[in-house]
Amino acid sequence: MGLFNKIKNMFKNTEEEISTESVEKEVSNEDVEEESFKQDDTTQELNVPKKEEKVQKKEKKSKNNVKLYEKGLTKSREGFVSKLANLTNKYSKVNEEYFEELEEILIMADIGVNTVMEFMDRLRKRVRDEKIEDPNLLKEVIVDELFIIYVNDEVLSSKIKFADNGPTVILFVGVNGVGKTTTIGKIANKLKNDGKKVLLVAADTFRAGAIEQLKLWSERAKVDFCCKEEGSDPSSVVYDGIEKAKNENYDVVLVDTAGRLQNKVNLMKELEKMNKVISSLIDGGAHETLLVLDATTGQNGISQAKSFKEITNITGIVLTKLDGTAKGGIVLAIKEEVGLPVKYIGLGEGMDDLDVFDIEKYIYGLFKDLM
Ligand SMILES: Nc1nc2c(ncn2[C@@H]2O[C@H](COP(=O)(O)OP(=O)(O)O)[C@@H](O)[C@H]2O)c(=O)[nH]1
Ligand SMILES: [Mg+2]
Repeated sequence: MGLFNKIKNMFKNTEEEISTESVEKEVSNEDVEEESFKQDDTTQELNVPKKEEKVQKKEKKSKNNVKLYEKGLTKSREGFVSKLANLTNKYSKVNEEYFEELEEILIMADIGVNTVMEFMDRLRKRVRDEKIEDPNLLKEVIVDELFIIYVNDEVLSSKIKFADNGPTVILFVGVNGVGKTTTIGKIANKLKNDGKKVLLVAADTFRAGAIEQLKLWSERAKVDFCCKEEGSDPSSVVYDGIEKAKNENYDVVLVDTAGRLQNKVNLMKELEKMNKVISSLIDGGAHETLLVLDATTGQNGISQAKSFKEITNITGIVLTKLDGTAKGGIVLAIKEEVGLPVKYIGLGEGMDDLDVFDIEKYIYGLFKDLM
């Protein structure tokens, strides 16, 4: 079964509460899609009460979570995905004009030219090999082929590396305004709710107001905060923060930094110094260095990622403001052109508008109207 159908079964079928009633309803609706019904194992598990409870709980959580993606990706759905749907209605047969229009839609969605070209080659081949003529059949193939590389690539894990013992140190880098401080606040809240003892470290000592902004987030998330006065050496703030975290048994230290990319040499030196300080206190240095990118900046974000990769060791991406773009394809461009995993995504300004990146929920949030 293809990715399209797998995801459709994962989320579409859990939109209603799983009760015998709704399962019965599905059975009668499902004769057109016999295959997807067979794969839907929730019906079998209804016979096993304990397992059923577990499955229901898990699916409820997943359901709540997927709502965040649905809400946050509304603009993209109404933007590029609705264009895809229109394309299917417009053409009764897959032909050259159809391919050209499709290519344009995908490039406009910030997927990245190279990724789109490779995708088009694979799609044309499948259309030829499988003799697909109906655009309606092709929409599933499009979703499958767009994401298959992402899903199959095991190197791109969205898991955060946590320390085996002692505090986990996560450094946040990125240019001004991309959402570093906001992201730290949201992640702090999430980790705190998971039962972790969290410390925020204000190493963006450059920008006026940056320290106060992080302090506000620490209060909102009800976690601790560590800072020095504006203009202090960021490395000395990091030193104090990690010392405190070690002495007072914190689980996670989230470090906010200033991202002055316009002065690349200085930024590189500053990050080098910070990393040196971290390595002197923590075996192996920072556990993660997450680069924060603003999804609404499209290709500009991609070039920021390339620049940051040159000056420091980035372990993952946080992609913010996906709710603010109609071009949700940037996740694919990051994968293809930058080669770094997206670990978190920001889907709004609120404390709960962040999630660990999940490609399947992302695909559902984008394409649910096609499913
Ligand atoms: N819509 C939306 N706005 C966001 C998101 N993340 C951050 N922002 C906003 O982006 C602006 C800059 O964020 P800030 O955390 O100060 O960026 P920093 O300079 O990198 O620390 C603020 O107004 C945030 O509310 C997001 O996921 N969605
Ligand atoms: Mg900031």
